[in-house]
Formats: sequence, C-alpha cells, structure tokens
Amino acid sequence: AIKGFVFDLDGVITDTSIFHSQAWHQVADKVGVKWDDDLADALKGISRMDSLNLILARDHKEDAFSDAEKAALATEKNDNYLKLVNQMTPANILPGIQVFLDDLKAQGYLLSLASASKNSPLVLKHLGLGDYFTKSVDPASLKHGKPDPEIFRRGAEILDLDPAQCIGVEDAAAGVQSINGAGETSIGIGDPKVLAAADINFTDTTQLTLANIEKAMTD
Ligand code: B16
Ligand code: MG
Repeated sequence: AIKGFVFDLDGVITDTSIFHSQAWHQVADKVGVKWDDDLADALKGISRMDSLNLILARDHKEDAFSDAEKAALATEKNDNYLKLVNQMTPANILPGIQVFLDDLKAQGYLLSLASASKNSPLVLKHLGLGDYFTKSVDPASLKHGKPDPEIFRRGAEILDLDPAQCIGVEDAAAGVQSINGAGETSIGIGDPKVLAAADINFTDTTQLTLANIEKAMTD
C-alpha cells in the first residue's frame, strides 16, 4: 500500500521556474547568449552549474570561462533568484496544492521533497509549507541529477519506506524518468504527451486529489 509521497518542488508545489528563468536571462544577456523559451524549458529540474553549462553551450561558450568565472556567474544568478524568492508568499502555492497537502497530512501519509534546488527550504518557508515535509533530500549530497533515479530513491529512503510504497509527483520528463527508475508510482503534472512515461497523468495541479489518484490506480 502507498504510505508516502515524494514531491518535486518547482512546477508542482509552486512555480519557481519563472523566477529561475528571469534570473538566468540576466546572466545570459551578460555573457551574450540569446535567451528563448526553449532554453528556459531545458533548465527545468537541472542543477545550477549544469544549467549554466547548458546556457553557455548554446553559443559554444562553455570553454570561454574559467571555473572561477563560472562560479561567479552561478552566484550572480542565485543572487538574482533570491531577490525574487524573497518576495514569495503563500499566494505563490499552485492551485489545489494546499488542500492536497492538508489532506495527505490528515490521512497520515509521509511527505518528502525531491527538489534539485538548494534554495528549497527557503522557498517552502516563504510559502508557509516549512512544516509539511517530514524530510527533504539534500541536493548537495547527490551524485547524479534527474533523470537519474538517485533523488527519488533517496526521497523514499529518508521516509524509511520502500519505493513501492511511494508515489512521486513531477512536472518534468526528466523527473518522471527519475521516479520510474526509482521504482515508485509516477504522477506527471502537465502535458500528457511530454509526460507519457508517467503511470498517472494530470494536466494541472487542481486535479491532484487523493480521490483522483485512487481512481487512476484502480482503473
Ligand atoms: P538552485 P526542482 C530545480 O528545482 C529547478 O527546476 C531548476 O531550474 C534549478 O536550476 C534547480 O532546481 C537548482 O536550483 O539553483 O536553487 O539550487 O524542479 O528540482 O524543484
Ligand atoms: Mg519540477
């Protein structure tokens, strides 16, 4: 039986991707890489340094900066990002998520967070959700990012649950792949064509209810 839920943060609980995009856009302008929506999409769920390398690679600039210069650019992005995060409030929780989390807590499910973001504790605090998650995976402790199964496997482990007892919730294809690889039941939130690998698909967060999940699991 399902005893726990492992959540992605960005795109599931709140929409930090618009803030990540704004913050990276400024850095891209600075290094002379053209910004577009495809590039913004490609960065979802990708770690900070991997994101920077992806941006630079867009214009074959990955070798144009030293490691120290790259570290400074990553720090600059994070400073931009934190200014935006510090303006977040519970109003930034995606529709239906507060009710869903309250419901999960009331029913005794264990919750963990599988976010690639080192800023996730701060984001949760601004959203007023700091106390909802029993445990969070520390992204700094990971060897591999999504789509590797490591982060979602750890999300179950820190709850002392088997992956088979957990449902993973994701909005990115790389994240769904990570959930499936970890052996958990996957819920994909978003375009079902993009997230075709998910066990259960919902087009948006308002559909994320225990009743809908139970229905989908018995279908
Ligand atoms: P940070 P998630 C990911 O969050 C974001 O989708 C991705 O765009 C970001 O680069 C990554 O976190 C790292 O974030 O720079 O704050 O450590 O979707 O895994 O919750
Ligand atoms: Mg996400």
